[in-house]
Amino acid sequence: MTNIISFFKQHGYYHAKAALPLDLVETFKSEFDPIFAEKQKRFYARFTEPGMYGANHDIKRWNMLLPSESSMLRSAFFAREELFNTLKSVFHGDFSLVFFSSDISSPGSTFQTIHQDGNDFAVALNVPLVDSNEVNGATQIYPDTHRISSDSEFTNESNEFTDEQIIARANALNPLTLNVKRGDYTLRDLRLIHRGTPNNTDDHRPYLSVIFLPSSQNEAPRFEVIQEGLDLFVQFKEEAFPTGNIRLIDYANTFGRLVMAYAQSDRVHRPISKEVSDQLDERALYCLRFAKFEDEALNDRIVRTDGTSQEFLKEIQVAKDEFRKIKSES
Ligand SMILES: O=C(O)CCC(=O)C(=O)O
Ligand SMILES: [Fe+2]
Repeated sequence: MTNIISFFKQHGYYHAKAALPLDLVETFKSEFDPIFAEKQKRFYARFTEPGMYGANHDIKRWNMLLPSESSMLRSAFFAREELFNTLKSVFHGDFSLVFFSSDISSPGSTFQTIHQDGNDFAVALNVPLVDSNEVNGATQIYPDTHRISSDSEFTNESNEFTDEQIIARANALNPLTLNVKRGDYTLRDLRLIHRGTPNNTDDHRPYLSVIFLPSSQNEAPRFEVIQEGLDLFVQFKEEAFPTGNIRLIDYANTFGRLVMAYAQSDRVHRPISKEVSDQLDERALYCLRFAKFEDEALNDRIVRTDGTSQEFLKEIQVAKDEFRKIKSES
């Protein structure tokens, strides 16, 4: 086992220093800034009153999916050889790139509640687009807390800590602020306890955030059925936002993530053009195999079955009922 893999398994994270070319990260940043500015504009335009809802994720924090046409995707930084081999090893089987996204901590963000991103094993790859530290909101982690105890072995099993247990574990340990520089990347086990910290500067702190999930079967719902989910997501958003009802807006957004998790790719929402896929190498295409491609030959790598489609249709029905219920309660 290489050092990276054993470090990651033991501590639940890995910090690679000066691993990406600086000019590449600069290109990402100059592409990212206007995309994010547009995103904010579109978001605020959804509300009837300005300032009704501060940001799309937590206090002054944003999540934003990244475009498939960007150099961020084209460069396939997420499938560079060393990184890919690490992922291949820690997943003990197949995995896929499900969310090609970003986390932005804006000026005025505060300490997040200490949390796990999930109970199930998955990996977040973060690429800071600016140097990040205690002043502008670098992420704080509690090393080793992805394992059920300090003397337990690394496994890919789910753990089930309650919110109280998470806080109690964190209180008994020292956090580590992941001070990162442009050109670095970090890998984090999604079970690891962590939190976002305040950004006390006047500038946004953007991290690219790529989420890899295990995929035991190369099966997914049919595109027509996924499209039903995506259409419903749009409908939920259009209904929810003008009301300013936070529960309803959160439900709409959570449903969007459910659609992409079922599809095992957020690229069904943002299909990949042939011009881009022609540039992607085999490792990148493997990571993105659940995406929707303009190049039909690439869509055939995944089996799209009736069983999985039916399961997803049931989820769609449940969501419709739940959305109506939340709406009627307010
Ligand atoms: O952006 C960060 O520093 C961490 C954010 C985070 O952990 C989250 O939103 O789940
Ligand atoms: Fe988190």
